[in-house]
Amino acid sequence: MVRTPTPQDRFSFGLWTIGWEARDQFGDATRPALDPVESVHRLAELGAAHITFHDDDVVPFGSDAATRDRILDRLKGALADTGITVEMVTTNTFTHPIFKDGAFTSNDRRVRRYALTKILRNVDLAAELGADTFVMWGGREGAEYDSAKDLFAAHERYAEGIDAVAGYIKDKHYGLRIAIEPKPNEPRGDILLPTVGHALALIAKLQHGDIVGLNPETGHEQMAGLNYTSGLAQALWADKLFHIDLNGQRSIKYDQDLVFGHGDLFSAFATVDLVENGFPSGGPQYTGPIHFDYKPSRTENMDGVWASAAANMATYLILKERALAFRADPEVQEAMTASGVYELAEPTLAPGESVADLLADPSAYDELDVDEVASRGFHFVRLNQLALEHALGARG
Ligand code: GLT
Ligand code: MN
Ligand code: MN
Repeated sequence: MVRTPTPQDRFSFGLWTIGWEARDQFGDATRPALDPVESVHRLAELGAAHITFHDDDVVPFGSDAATRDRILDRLKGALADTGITVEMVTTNTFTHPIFKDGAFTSNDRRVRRYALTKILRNVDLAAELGADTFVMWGGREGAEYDSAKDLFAAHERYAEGIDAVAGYIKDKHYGLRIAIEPKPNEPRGDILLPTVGHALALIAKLQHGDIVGLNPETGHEQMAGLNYTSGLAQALWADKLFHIDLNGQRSIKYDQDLVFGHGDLFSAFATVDLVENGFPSGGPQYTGPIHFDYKPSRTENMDGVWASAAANMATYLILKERALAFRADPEVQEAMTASGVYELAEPTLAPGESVADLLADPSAYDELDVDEVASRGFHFVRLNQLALEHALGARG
């Protein structure tokens, strides 16, 4: 029996997810446009706590100021009526043809200046609506051809753009942090900042990197054949996990944006285990919204849209229950001890010990019985089987 989500579960959805009309490269829309006000009400009924959106998801591109104000007033009314809050806002710098060669990294400076202005205006909206996080997904920042970009200049312009926005947030004293969302490819042949690690490396060079972190998406890391949970872990270790986009992806192929858990289910279990239980040795833990960035499959009608939204939350709650039981199980704790999981938290050098002390310690090297040490079994398979049995609900 899956329990019903409540706002305490911190579930959040992008308006572009349930609102996707299912138009793809090969076919027309299979569903009608959805009024954001209806989405807010339906998500509230399903037990979600928050919404997120791109500027253009709410206010159509090119709207005049009066239209914008009228639309935003309606949305604010729906938020007030339901208690749903806006936790994250992001900017669409990929749909309009002006962005066909990117936004911050377009070869055309006029486009870069237009994109920066569009983003700064949207920062004002994000702050006005009380969001905590401002996501930047640079989907069009990239190229199909290696000769198309001066890649040194592209990284310079990318950093310049992010720093300009971060500096603006600080000048305005907005309570916002920027979260970069990596993706390896699609819609560009190759996208800049393709993985969590690439984005972390860019952040380290920023002037205002203290308020810039990550918004890793499950499927985007998996499109690159990477382990999503490992990516979350490194971002946490770096104190940079500002936001998450959960969804499902079945192996290295186009971006599927399936329901969370409908891709690599066992990996989804590991993700929930990390988010809910943290690292075995403690350390930083993710406490932000549980945000789903998925697309209801093109085969679904509107009933299927709402069923798939509920499915994300149900899957998360099931995996949460299983992950809590996994870590609480004394047999698992004993298996983790046998596997040396807790040993890794002990520093390799003793307190106050220098590398000179290590080099002078015969027990560390000359006298170590390497064959005896090498004969240790780590029993990771047993531990993994326990994880699997918990994930499948075969253990209490
Ligand atoms: C787009 C993309 C998502 C990003 C959105 C944020 S835009 O829908 O596919 O992964 O999270 O800009
Ligand atoms: Mn995606
Ligand atoms: Mn995403």
